[in-house]
Amino acid sequence: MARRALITGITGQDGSYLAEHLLDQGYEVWGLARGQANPRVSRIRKLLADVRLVRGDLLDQGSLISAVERVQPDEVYNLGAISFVPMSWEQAELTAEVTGMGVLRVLEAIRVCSGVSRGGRPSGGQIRFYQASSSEMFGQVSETPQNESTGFHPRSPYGVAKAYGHFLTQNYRESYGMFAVSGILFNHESPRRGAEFVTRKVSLGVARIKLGLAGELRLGNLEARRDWGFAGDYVRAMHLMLQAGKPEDYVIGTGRMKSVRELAQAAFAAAGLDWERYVVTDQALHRPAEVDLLCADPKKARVQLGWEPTVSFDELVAMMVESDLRLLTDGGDPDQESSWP
Ligand code: NDP
Ligand code: GDR
Repeated sequence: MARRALITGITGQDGSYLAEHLLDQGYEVWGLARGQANPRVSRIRKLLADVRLVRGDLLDQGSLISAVERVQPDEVYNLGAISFVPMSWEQAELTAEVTGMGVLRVLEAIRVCSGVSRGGRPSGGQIRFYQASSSEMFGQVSETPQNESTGFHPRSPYGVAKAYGHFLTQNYRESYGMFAVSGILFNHESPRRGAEFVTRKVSLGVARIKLGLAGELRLGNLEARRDWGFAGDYVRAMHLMLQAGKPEDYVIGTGRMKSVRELAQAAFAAAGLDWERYVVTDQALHRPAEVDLLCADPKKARVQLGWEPTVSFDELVAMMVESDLRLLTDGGDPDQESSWP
């Protein structure tokens, strides 16, 4: 019988790539979709024609229990979150509820449905759980590169909520013997990345300027440095973590850092443009507390999971710029998932 996976955050960037990867591996894939008439669900229908949907919301414990009961998954991937860092200052309580408490609700749904009681251990087949932890937990970093033992100093309500979910996942593993793991993933991008994140904002900006649809691109802190990889590579790591012999947490990234300035340079160059003619810095786009740099040490994932990234920074930037040039030339709408490549 096909193994069954349940993915929260199915309408997001990672949800779509993970669903495709698991379908390729022969899984029966279910996605948790929220809302009465969530427009993003109908927009990904074509892309995810073979994914079954179950209704539920990370804010609603009962709906998660019902979803787990209905799907009877072998694996649960919790990718749902409010994931845009600036929004977490504007809606800090909602971020804590969805990105933080949402993890507790999914873990409780699994615990209750697997019949694991306090002090008890699961019997028979376990539901394996993946939590989408984030390099934002490292925040103001205490060492570089960051590995699985590096301490946390989150710099946003988002980072704090992710740290809660991370420790809770560890705690359910230790308290109940659950196969619960966190992937501490560094920034990963793709042509399906939301337009609010800097890589996609830049690739769309470059495409608009190249096609004469815009004259400038406004950015915030150009000095911030990130370890950017390709989302398609990172979902393979999520799956591998749940196939391991024992539950452990892993750092996933490329081990290479670039600044936002270098990102802009590379993206404009990919379209034959000089970034300095078009990029305008805007103080309003700076954050109340910035994460200056993040750089992964992915050695454990390489050695224990055999995971390696396959797409370089320059290839990723070129892929995104080319995709947005095609999208806008064909009259596609960057805010519509139905335009996803
Ligand atoms: P996206 O922002 O693209 O997707 C977020 C998903 O969460 C959407 O499907 C959204 O669904 C869903 N969601 C939001 N609120 C709720 C809710 N109340 N109940 C159920 N679902 C909800 O994120 P990514 O795909 O980029 O990231 C996936 C996960 O990985 C997130 O948890 C993110 O924080 C984490 N992460 C991402 C990294 C990255 O670089 N991409 C790096 C490290 C961690 P809807 O359509 O209903 O809004
Ligand atoms: P991040 O991604 O906050 O790292 O979180 P984002 O792309 O938003 O920012 C990266 C860096 O770029 C700087 N920056 C700008 N960012 C945005 N969005 N817009 C701008 O105009 C701009 N100018 C400069 C930011 O200050 C920041 O330093 C992402 C999300 O996917 C999280 O959910 C995930 O956990 C982390 O990556 C790892």
